[in-house]
Amino acid sequence: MTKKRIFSGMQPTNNLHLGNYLGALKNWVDLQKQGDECIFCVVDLHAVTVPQEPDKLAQATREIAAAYIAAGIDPEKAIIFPQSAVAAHSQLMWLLATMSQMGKLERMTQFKDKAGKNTERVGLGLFAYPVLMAADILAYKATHVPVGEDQKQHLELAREIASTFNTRYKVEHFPQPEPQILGEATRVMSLKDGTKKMSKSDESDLSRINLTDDAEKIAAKIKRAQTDSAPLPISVEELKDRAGADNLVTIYASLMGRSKSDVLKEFGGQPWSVFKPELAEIAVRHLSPITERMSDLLAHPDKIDRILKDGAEQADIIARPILRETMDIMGFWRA
Ligand code: AQP
Repeated sequence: MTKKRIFSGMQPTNNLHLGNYLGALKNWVDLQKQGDECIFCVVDLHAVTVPQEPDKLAQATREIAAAYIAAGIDPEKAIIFPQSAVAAHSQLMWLLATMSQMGKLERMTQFKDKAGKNTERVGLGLFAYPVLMAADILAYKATHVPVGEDQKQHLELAREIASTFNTRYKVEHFPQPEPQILGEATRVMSLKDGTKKMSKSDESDLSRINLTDDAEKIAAKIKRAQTDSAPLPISVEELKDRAGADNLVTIYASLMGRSKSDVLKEFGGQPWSVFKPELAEIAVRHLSPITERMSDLLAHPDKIDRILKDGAEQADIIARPILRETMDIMGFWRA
């Protein structure tokens, strides 16, 4: 059996939240433990598809790297690096852009959400975001990509782009990267509105639990989280049409590594005033060691910079020959 190569990334756009953690980062840590080759990128080129403060971007990149390590990614076992430090990402993106269809990019839900009605004035980078994501993955011939549910559509496009390349040049050059959408919390919802995704860019801080929130803040946010007047149901089916309730049960199940039906066996029939403090306690128990480790790491930015620099060198060693091979297949001049 060929070895898996796992690739994924997060944008240094703001503090990471519980959705990023449960939907992606926690699963990365589990995958790393299985001994496969893991490459975790801080996708800063993706971040600038919306304007970023130049004096904050580098620090935000360090913070995301610190969050990876604090959550359990071991830089001795996994490659951690900033996307912008490996030129192959942007170079391969251009090559892949030549075989990506505008019509398909226009149908991407994330683009439609972020562009809103303003598609005429929106930047080309935001439109081409999924092509850069395809390049991120294919630059390493990654076989598996652990992401949250919201990235599934982009992954499908990356698979199509890989096929288009292989078919056009009659080669088996790029593998078909498999999305890995794992665990109970593949789509954590806003604490204020159970029908909206928990997101870094939500204007209200009360909508999300940040990895940097202290115990008091976490408890206060969970206390105010949207539910309804009925107590917790006894079966998962009864969570249908109760988005806020479903979200809190999902978060609890995911943090505890249990199924939702198991959680409802314990709490079914109980009021939210019993469940919410329990949820707050386990959220704090899981997140506070990560927050603490993160702030210890951030007290030594030189160490994080060294990890990122080493990671970029290792990533470049993998990506550069794959890019060259891609260019050779396409017939580009070489000395
Ligand atoms: N709410 C979520 N539930 C489960 N998984 C989620 N992810 C994001 N939000 C949720 C997963 O986290 C990984 C990294 O995401 P990202 O940093 O690339 O940005 P994003 O998906 O755009 O996250 P946000 O919070 O929604 O950021 P903004 O608001 O800036 O766009 C991905 O694997 C993603 O699936």
